[in-house]
Amino acid sequence: MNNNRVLFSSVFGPYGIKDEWGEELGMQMELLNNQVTRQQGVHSPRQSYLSFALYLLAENISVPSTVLDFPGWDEFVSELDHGYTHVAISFIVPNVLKVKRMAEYIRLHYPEVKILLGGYGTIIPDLERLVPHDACCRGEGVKWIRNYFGDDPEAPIVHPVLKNPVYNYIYGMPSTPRGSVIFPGVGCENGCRFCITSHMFKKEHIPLLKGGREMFDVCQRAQRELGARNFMVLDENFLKHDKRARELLDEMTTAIRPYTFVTFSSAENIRRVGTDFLVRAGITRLWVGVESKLNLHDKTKGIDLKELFRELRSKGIIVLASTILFHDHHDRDTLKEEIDWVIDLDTDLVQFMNYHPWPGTPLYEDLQREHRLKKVPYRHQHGAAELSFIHPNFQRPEDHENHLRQAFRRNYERKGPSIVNMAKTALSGYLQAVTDYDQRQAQGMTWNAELMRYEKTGRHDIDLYMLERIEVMKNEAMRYFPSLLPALVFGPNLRSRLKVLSVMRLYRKAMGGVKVTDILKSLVLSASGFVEFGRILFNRAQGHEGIIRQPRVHRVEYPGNRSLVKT
Ligand code: B12
Ligand code: SF4
Repeated sequence: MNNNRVLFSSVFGPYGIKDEWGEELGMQMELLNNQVTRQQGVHSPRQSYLSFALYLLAENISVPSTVLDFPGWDEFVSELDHGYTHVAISFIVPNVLKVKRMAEYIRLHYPEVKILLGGYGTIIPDLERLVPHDACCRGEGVKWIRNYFGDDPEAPIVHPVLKNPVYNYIYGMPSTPRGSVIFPGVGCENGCRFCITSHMFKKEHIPLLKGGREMFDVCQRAQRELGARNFMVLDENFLKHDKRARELLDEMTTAIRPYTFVTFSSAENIRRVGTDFLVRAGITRLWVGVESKLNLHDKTKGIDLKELFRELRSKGIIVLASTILFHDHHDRDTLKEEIDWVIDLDTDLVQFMNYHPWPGTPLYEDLQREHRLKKVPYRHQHGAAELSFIHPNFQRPEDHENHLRQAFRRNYERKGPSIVNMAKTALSGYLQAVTDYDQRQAQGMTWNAELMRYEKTGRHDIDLYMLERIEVMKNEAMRYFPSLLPALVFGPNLRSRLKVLSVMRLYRKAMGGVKVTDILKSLVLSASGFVEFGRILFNRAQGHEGIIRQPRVHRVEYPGNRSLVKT
């Protein structure tokens, strides 16, 4: 297999545009604007992320390869001319028509090239019939592809250093992304009934990095190569394995490197590790699945979510609660109650998503047994439109789309722009951290890494690591400040404007006035907000929900890691 050369590709763009191969609604290549701050118009932060699996795979085989992320169709076609033996494509279910077009083109023009498929799209039951291919990875990819090319599957995994996000706009103003991303593992043991990220990996958590020490190494490399200090941690239930999180904290403490992290966790694990640990470990944003007020899942049973979120936010941890619409028990009234319940949990951000039976989940199997699965084309299966199953109380597809849209709208009208909530949480957290630090000093309390809490030891040592972290928290809080003026100007209603004014007052009091540079930044953001607002109106007049941004094509060549060749 010595002459092998692999092209790793994502599906082709543009994304979030309705055409022969893709949809608009729900299919933008963005997280916040598409699934979280939807309906918040000009206030919605805009970010896009690389297709991480491609880089991970390319870094971990002996075969030379190229990653082509976000190609346009023409870019994909001309890349094929570079003489590859294999084209490996990562895709998700709603992009199946795109991968079909790519695979059919390869078969027609390069019949000798092998097509490899991987990613969440491989759960499609009739994939063999739909997309021509030679091999398909349904699960963890590094081991799979190493086995495929005859490399050592057990060799340690090299984690790529990647810029994250790939773009960043707030009120229409671009800024240079300075973060990175870590994916310590895939899958989750909890096995919630609907969850494809758990069932795709057979209810297992498969580590890609051994532990916290290895995570810290990735952080340090990313800091050296990109100047990154904040990281998105893609691990479905990061806090479940607290040995790993503790190790990471130990490393940061020893090196006095207060990195910050945005991650996912179930409520039970947040309760278990405790808020003091989270603050110390630099968790600045948590994505928590609350799913339903009926507490249908073990992970939220017996937990006072409102109280938990209040505590997290008071310590500066921005909370994103995600919830599912169209459970079987929902009718018009209970759906509305559910939406209000989530909004009243008073988190900074809320994600609403329509219930979706992904093949391979118990939910899918139950609905299949009950003959309730509907034949909705795969391209529409993205969780933002028509349900793929027969719901007892909602039969009309337009209701599925409209209730979801209205849920986002209601959250926006009642809670105002999420960016203001985030600013308030970041600032309150910084102030609380200062108070807590002083109190601990006065009471002689120190951190016990084993017990994961502060305890009275009578020692009054300076906690240098925590002082550095508090400085990071202050800077983070100040980063939000310039957004407040445009949030005030473009606020949806009086309630939202009053909220902005109160947060502005809090800033003034906390920081003892505001610097001229921050005022200037606020004015610049307000001006760019005006332009963005105009562009949104223009796009709406053309029938879109807002501006649909596209990530630029990203191409990286990899020489292949020869040390992986089996001897
Ligand atoms: C990051 C992410 C995004 C990013 C996408 C960035 C990008 N450039 O593609 C954003 C935020 C833009 C996004 C958007 C959407 N997403 Co998304 N996203 C994720 C998320 C959180 C992480 C994926 C990831 O990178 N993980 C880290 C990598 C290392 O793991 P991995 O992708 O699983 O890859 C491993 C294996 O799967 C395998 N593998 C993967 N690809 C390949 C390819 C080959 C050749 C091989 C051999 C192996 C292989 O090897 C890897 C290592 O083991 C997952 C949920 C999750 N936690 O996994 C959802 C997820 C993938 N998204 C999903 C969905 C539905 C969407 C949206 C439709 C949501 C929506 N309604 O708005 C849109 C669609 C956007 C579009 N136009 O395509 C679903 C897919 C479900 C499905 N069965 O298809 C998921 C699983 C979330 C969920 N639970 O529903 N998403
Ligand atoms: S805890 Fe979250 S990631 Fe784990 S199975 Fe449940 S929904 Fe999925």
